[in-house]
Amino acid sequence: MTHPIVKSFWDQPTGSWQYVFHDPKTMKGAIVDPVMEFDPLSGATGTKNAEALLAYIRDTGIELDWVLDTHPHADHFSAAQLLKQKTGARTAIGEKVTGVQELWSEIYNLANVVPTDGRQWDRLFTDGETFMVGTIPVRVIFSPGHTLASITYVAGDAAFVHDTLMMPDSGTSRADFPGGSSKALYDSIQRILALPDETRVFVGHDYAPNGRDAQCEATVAEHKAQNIHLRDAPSEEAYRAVRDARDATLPMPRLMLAALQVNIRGGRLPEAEGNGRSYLKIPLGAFEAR
Ligand SMILES: N[C@@H](CCC(=O)N[C@@H](CS)C(=O)NCC(=O)O)C(=O)O
Ligand SMILES: [Fe+2]
Repeated sequence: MTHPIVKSFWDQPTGSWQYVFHDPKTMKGAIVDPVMEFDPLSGATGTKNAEALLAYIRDTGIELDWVLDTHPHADHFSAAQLLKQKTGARTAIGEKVTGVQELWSEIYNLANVVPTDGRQWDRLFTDGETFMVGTIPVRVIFSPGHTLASITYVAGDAAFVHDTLMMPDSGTSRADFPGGSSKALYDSIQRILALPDETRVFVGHDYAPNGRDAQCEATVAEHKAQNIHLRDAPSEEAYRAVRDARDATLPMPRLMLAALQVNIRGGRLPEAEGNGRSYLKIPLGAFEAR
């Protein structure tokens, strides 16, 4: 089993984990789920996360092949485009992203503005397909549930599972966004837990509960034994009951309505208006307050 070197970067305001993994033999590498900062109070966007990733890549001597997203994020803007512009690396996501584009372009009434054929990325991955980062095979596993387009990247012994599993003490991710499904999420989690026990699982978020430090990595075996939503191998029904009950209590992410219109554009801001400035659109009454 190949063993990529994985470096993690935490974005504190959104609790998001971003990764750079590379093949030490060839120094080829990829970024997973980079964050562009957005402050909803000022409308300012920021590049500090992207700059930190780029500094690490430069200092380590990594030749960047890919900027990968696992799904269109609901809680932050993707920095994929920004990083493509800075590095020339190709962008990619799962092919079902077109379904998320259709869903959200309808919510925003952007159907004739945002193409919904996935052309915003250089590559759309299919289920089970494998690509190489240097000598490391990276297998794509569809893992819907949190969103209908979510995928997991299994790079040698490292799995980037995004918003399926959270750290064992936090359980799993929510499944109540448009296109989400606790049934699909349960099935996706079973596929991830079927990976070899020693697989290093890297999660998409951590909210550093109970004052502990932010964490991002546990093995499949640790999840099976300790994950609070999975440890007694609950039936699908029992899992879904826990998931759906928790989801009913969760407010929408602070940046959801701002983020999806950027992320269905592959991490591009809406096209600038006549004055050279870009504007976001907020649908009123599309979601209920919690
Ligand atoms: N408070 C956060 C919540 C973000 C959130 O809903 N996170 C998703 C992942 S995008 C999740 O699965 N949360 C599960 C949980 O909080 O239990 C925000 O506003 O951004
Ligand atoms: Fe997410």
